[in-house]
Amino acid sequence: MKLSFRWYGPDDPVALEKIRQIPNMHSIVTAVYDVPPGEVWSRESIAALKAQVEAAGLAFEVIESVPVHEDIKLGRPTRGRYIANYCENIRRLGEAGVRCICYNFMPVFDWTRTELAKRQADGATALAYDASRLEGLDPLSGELSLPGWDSSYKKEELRALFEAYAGVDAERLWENLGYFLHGVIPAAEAAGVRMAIHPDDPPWEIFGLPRIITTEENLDRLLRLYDSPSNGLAFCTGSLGAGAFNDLYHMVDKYSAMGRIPFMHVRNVRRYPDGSFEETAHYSAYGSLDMVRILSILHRNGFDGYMRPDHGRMIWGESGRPGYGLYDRALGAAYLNGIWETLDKLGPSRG
Ligand SMILES: [Mn+2]
Repeated sequence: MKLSFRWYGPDDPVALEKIRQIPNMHSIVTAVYDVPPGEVWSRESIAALKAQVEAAGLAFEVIESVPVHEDIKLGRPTRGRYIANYCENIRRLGEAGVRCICYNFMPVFDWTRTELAKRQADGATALAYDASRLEGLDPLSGELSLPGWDSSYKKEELRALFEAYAGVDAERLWENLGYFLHGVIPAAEAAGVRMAIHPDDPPWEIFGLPRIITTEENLDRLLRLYDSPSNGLAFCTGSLGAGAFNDLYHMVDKYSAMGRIPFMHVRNVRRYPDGSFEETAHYSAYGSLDMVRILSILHRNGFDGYMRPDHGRMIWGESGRPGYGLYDRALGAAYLNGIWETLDKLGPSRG
């Protein structure tokens, strides 16, 4: 297990020097942020990022994300250019020593929450998703603001995107994903890079837009689209675990035994019967997921990929990017370390 930590580049209020002080930290998960989605990353920007990360004593081996242009997801005629650009990014990153590239295939919106700072019993705040509130939101009202979502869309652009997706149902999205994978996976294989698709978060349709990276059946289908170790999963426990319909332990066992998980996102989430959920501390008792069981399964299957604490709560008065403060993610990392060291020292587990 190679412990890693997401860093949003030089503008991130969390400094690399602080991340380095988290015990057992191996690598930084980051991206080039000065280029619009779909364009080629300059070699200079990649080299500068690598130099900064390595100067802090950390490895530059994981990118999250190289965004997939909407024209690829929509299957527009212009996708050829964007897929060629994507392959060029894979080649350049592979040359720079990157071994894993995380991406997602969610139409328009990335991870979706209705609240960025829901107060918890201990005074911490966390990201939350209220199912009934989401139903009442109109993304075209111009008043929607969601974390992780590119808020640079203008109202008219968003309307045009929704109209374009009216012709793309789940089956069409699968076709477009297959086309994309056949375009980029050979480039990833040649570059020594493993692509890791992040599940849709939450793992169900929102705003009438199709979402397909959601369940075991669909992850099976994704892996079958291109049978290669370079076609892998960023197995996010909080995303897949937001759906009570997912047997997370069975899934993590199956896909890690297959060697198809190059990247783990590990965090806890508390589910409610109506489909709402909120992010919690990593410690198992605070959420609906059993962290020890998840790590035991990975350990038993010899997991040697990258793992990061995913989102954290805001604690100790910290302010910053919701979900991406230093303190609670560092606590999460320490917790994951503790479980992993215990498994290392106590030997084979019954997970
Ligand atoms: Mn995640």
